[in-house]
Amino acid sequence: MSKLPKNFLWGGAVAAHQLEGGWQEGGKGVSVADIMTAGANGVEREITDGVLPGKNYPNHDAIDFYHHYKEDVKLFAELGLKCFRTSIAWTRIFPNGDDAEPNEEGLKFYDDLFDECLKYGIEPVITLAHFEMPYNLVKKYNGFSDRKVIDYFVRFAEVCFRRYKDKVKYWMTFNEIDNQSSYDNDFLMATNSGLIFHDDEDREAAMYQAAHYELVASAKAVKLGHEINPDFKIGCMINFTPLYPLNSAPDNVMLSERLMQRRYWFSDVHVNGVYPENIEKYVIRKGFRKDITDEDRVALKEGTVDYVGFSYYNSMTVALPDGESIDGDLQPDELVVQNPYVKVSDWDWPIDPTGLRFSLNWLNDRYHLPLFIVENGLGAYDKVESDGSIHDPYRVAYLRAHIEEMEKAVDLDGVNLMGYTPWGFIDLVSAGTGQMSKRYGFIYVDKDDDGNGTLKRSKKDSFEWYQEVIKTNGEDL
Ligand code: P53
Repeated sequence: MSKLPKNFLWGGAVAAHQLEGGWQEGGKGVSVADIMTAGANGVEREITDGVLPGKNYPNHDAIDFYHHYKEDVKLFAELGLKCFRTSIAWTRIFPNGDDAEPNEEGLKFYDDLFDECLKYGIEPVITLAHFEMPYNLVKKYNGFSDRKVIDYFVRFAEVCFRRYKDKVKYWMTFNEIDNQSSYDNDFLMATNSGLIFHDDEDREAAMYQAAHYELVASAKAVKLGHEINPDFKIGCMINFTPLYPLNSAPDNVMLSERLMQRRYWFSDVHVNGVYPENIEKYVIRKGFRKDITDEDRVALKEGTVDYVGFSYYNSMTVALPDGESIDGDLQPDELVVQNPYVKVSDWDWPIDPTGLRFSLNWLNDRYHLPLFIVENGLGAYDKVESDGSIHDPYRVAYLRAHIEEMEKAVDLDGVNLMGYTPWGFIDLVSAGTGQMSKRYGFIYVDKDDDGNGTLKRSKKDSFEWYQEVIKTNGEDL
């Protein structure tokens, strides 16, 4: 007997900007992803002032899914996917973000893509904004620091909801909206909110205001979506990284709780339609989020989500440095320490399968909504053998261990889980580093970090393994 419900949504997840390429085709505008250069392992991507000559922008061509989607979706069907999570590139629909009319060629592309999926019985699961804000909105309005951008996002959402209302049932508004709790990180601020900092601005203040506008935009979109099609299931999407205390020192336990609050208020607002008390107190004390209206509060209440989508890659561990106070200025990223009990990946990401069970329990206890694991996986270097085969037991080991914990959460802990879509199940451009060589896929794509390669697709050993997992509804791991 399978531990998972019969209609469990086994799938795979990607995002438009990381696989489509065709950055100037079909009338597409420039997005914030198009101005990010390739970094490397341990080397940050550069965010340039527009597209500059002589720089390597890996998202421009990516794996050229824009032209390969038919053969790719055929492979996804062979893999046995029940659902396919991707995003709609905002700039294919509204090239500048503030255009008067949507771009028909862009809308047509997703019609064709969704039809291709549905032909094989693959359910599209769609993120509206996955790190792809039109660059014009960044330049003109400084992204979500301007209230006007709420309307531009809602219009984009509305156009998509109306156009695809009979093809797409599962939606998410903003990908990993809580990443910006790391407000010192340029990449996360640009990809979440379109915020690019030039001098000594108060980043934390800017984040709380921009995130507020995003949450209002999300809530308005959710409300509208439910009006357009009452059968829609519209979720939020958070990067769930449990923050463990390094040890049982009371200050560290309190620190872990405090940093969880500073990270998960985004989903609190999405789910409950109100700010949690601790954040309300904090923003008032600090003078953040000055612009919040009564209409905003009503909008938040009226647009709560149907489910909680989340990515899980790892836990993190935190400790309060000597002499610091829990009520002082806490810069979350500076409080992260190594967890002596877990190993790390080649990119130094901790590997903690139990953390996934912890996450499912925590989210279930806090929100009492269906959950959807929409990203999980291991970025790794793969080696192509002389006969073309790719042996990736490390990938299978990572995923197997996580699926086991997921099944315990459902079977033993009663978590209501909708599905599981491993990240980057076809190799694509890494968001964090811009590398091709940080691979997550069951499907290998022949392309290297300098952009060379035939783009040929081939199956890794893990392809057959995941095929069997889906076929047996997670029994045969
Ligand atoms: P890459 C940071 C921390 C955790 C997840 O990440 C993150 C990021 C941003 O890099 O992003 C999510 O490609 C995101 C995907 C991304 C994936 O995790 O850096 O939703 O777009 O590709 C994996 O290894």
